[in-house]
Amino acid sequence: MGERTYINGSYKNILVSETENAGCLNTILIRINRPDAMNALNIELMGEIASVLTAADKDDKAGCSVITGSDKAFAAGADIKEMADANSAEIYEREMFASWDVIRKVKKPVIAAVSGYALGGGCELAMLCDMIAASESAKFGQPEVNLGVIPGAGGTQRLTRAVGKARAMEIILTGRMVSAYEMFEAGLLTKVSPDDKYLDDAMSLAKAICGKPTLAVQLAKESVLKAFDTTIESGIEFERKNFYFLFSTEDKKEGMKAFVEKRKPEWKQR
Ligand code: DAK
Repeated sequence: MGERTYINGSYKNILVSETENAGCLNTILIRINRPDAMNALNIELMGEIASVLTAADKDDKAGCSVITGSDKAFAAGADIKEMADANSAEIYEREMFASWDVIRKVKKPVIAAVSGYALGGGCELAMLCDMIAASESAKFGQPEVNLGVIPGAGGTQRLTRAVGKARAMEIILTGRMVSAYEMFEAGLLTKVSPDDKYLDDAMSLAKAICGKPTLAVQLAKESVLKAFDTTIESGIEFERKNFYFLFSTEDKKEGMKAFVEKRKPEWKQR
């Protein structure tokens, strides 16, 4: 079992809690908590999220994480005040991407539960997650062009892959805010819920995943993500290797045996 003190750790910019799901793995909830700054993402905050997700990856009791903000703001972008005085060399030396790269490589699923503003880096953080569940009044956007820059944490790539060139180009070049319904229809979101239900719905989604065998979930996530950066041929090859690999797990034996015996599987998580 991994180190579990991360759940009650003291953080400056986030709140971390755990929800026990009866009969299955737990959900780790990370709440971005910088109310005075619309949850703007500073370097320290991103480091805190990265360290919690890394610890959750090693925690045998954790199945899935949810990142949320407040009803008013998931995150209104990277912290503009932190970047305002930096020149090219300084921003390069800060290695602001380190935590983003850690989050990108997390093995267990991460769901973004978005309400209010998800702008700039906030939208990019949501897109870095495996799924986005949003409230009806959530507002997405990549307004960096209004600041004389462009998205810096994957926005031009992930938004384009999710919604297509025509819409991504228009959203990024105008910097306009986009409603949850438009983003849902465009393919960015997994779910849109009433404002008072979005977090519950994201937690239910997380719980459903927590009830599945960890290795199969992780390799399914890895295989889906592979589709974004390879050819169909190598993607299918990659999927096949993971498929073969899962045949040596206890959970494959249990899952198929339980089906044949007409009972619920008892996952061994290995
Ligand atoms: N950064 C810092 N402070 C922010 C902020 C932000 N992104 N967004 C809001 N705040 C602060 C405001 O300055 C204000 O602080 P005080 O003046 O009270 O001290 C407080 O939060 C409340 O905001 P407002 O008074 O503006 O609230 P409103 O309701 O009037 O407006 C708003 C809400 C979200 C429409 C507005 O705050 C806004 O337009 N915010 C900026 C949105 C934006 O431009 N976002 C993109 C930022 S650039 C990278 C990774 C990521 C990025 C870059 C690099 N690397 C890893 C290298 C990403 C870049 C960005 O995201």
